[in-house]
Amino acid sequence: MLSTEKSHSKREAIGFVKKVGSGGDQSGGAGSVGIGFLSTKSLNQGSDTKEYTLHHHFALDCVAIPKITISVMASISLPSICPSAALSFQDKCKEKTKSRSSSKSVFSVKTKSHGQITMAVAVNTSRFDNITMAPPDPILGVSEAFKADTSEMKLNLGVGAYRTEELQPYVLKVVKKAENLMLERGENKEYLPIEGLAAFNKATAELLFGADNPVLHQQRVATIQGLSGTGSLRVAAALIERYFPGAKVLISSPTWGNHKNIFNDARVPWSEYRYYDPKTVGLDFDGMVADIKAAPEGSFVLLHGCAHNPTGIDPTPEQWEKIADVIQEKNHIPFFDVAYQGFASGSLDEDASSVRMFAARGMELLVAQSYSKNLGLYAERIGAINVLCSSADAAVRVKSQLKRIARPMYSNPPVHGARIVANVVGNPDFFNEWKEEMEMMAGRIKSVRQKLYNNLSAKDKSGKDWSFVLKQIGMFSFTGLNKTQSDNMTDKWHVYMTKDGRISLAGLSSAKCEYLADAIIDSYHNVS
Ligand code: PGU
Repeated sequence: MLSTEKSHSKREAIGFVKKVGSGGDQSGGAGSVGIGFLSTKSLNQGSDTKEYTLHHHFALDCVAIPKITISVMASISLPSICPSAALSFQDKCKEKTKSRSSSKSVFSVKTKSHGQITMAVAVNTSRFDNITMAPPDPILGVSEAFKADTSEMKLNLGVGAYRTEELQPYVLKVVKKAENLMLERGENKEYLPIEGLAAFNKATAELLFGADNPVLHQQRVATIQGLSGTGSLRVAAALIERYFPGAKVLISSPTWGNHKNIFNDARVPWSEYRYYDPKTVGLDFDGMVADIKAAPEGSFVLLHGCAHNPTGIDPTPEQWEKIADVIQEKNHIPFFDVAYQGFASGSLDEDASSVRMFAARGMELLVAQSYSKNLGLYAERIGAINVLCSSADAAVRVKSQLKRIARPMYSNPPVHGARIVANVVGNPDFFNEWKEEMEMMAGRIKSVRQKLYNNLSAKDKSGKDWSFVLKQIGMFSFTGLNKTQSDNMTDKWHVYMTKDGRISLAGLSSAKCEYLADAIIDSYHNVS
């Protein structure tokens, strides 16, 4: 039960209330209690209705609470936030309960007389009580679970982040060199312009389209630096929401787990197109084309420029051409997500060939870029959004609006990663070193892919064809394991992976391939 009694002398700040748990009594006896401070304001000048707001509640155990009297009220309304408290108070005061906003610990008091009452309010409540617990992130949450596992056998194949053969994070040597150079130069920490570092924007558009691409010489590309791939996608989503109201984004099924969140938060409607065929563990090309064709004219088609995440299945060059045909036919706008340029094949040019082919057709398009993987700059949050327009004039206007979107979102982007990219790309020696390191990383992933396949086919006597592992490209392998089988991988084998059956081969060492093959074979055959 609750009780408060205290002489009321001021209209403001009227003391505190307490909730007494078992053992509490009207006189403020000991028990488990919560205390909150109340402040008050008149709702209307001259009116006798006031609004009391509860502040800073906290819990105490076994403390004797002095009685508090609030000397003003004849009637009181309580919110519905804490029904039990409202009831006990009602019982005592025979008052009507009036529901106010259920998210606020606020109640109204009508002052008609100056009699004394004992007031009872539950205060161990929060204005955030209506906020439910968010589920762990399906990708980044896997790393948290991995950290908590004490097994020596544990293996983190959840997040797409490159690891060395010793399963340690890797900072590229060329990145260290660029950072040393930046330190020697004593660069300042002034704000960047809203669009980011000019040298970075030039370098990133050239890497994407090729330095000699006419679209650059014609100044048809609006580029602004973004907060890596995710932030760049989010800015582009905001542009779509603002200037193409109602336009749908078509997303591959399946796709990277964050795509839908990004468009949901930007309030951009989306639907899915078929992409993965579980029967062949390959591309459902006919389904993809049919769904793109069936979408309303002028939709945005989100395409993974290379190394499709999570499937590792990319269209062939001929299939890309057909996809471009149908997109052009339907007047759709291609929207590329390029998070793995150079990481899929080891070649920056080859991995940008899909984007360049669309650009060469004279199509307008959007491209979000990321340097998380190919330069290992995960935490630096460096990437870009590029909008290829049909005229230089349109590109200037689009860029001005991209900046307008970025300004209230994050004001201007961080400088460190942008300087690294600009220095690496701008220095021919560094650029070559980067390409070598990228080849090395892509090569290590290819070699564990091969070794995993060798182990799977040698150890699995069932005759199952595991060759899809070799056909996939990039950081990931989409194993085809379902959620229960993926759970078995984690619970029994301490192999951490996303529940869609994706494993990041970038987190696998040669030494662990055999163990992983055992885990996959067991989960595939013994769990349904
Ligand atoms: N687009 C795709 C297709 C991606 O796979 C990722 C990263 C991004 C964009 C965004 O990466 P940025 O770091 O913002 O540039 N996907 C990884 C990384 C973990 C995550 O989910 O953010 C992954 O494991 O799928």
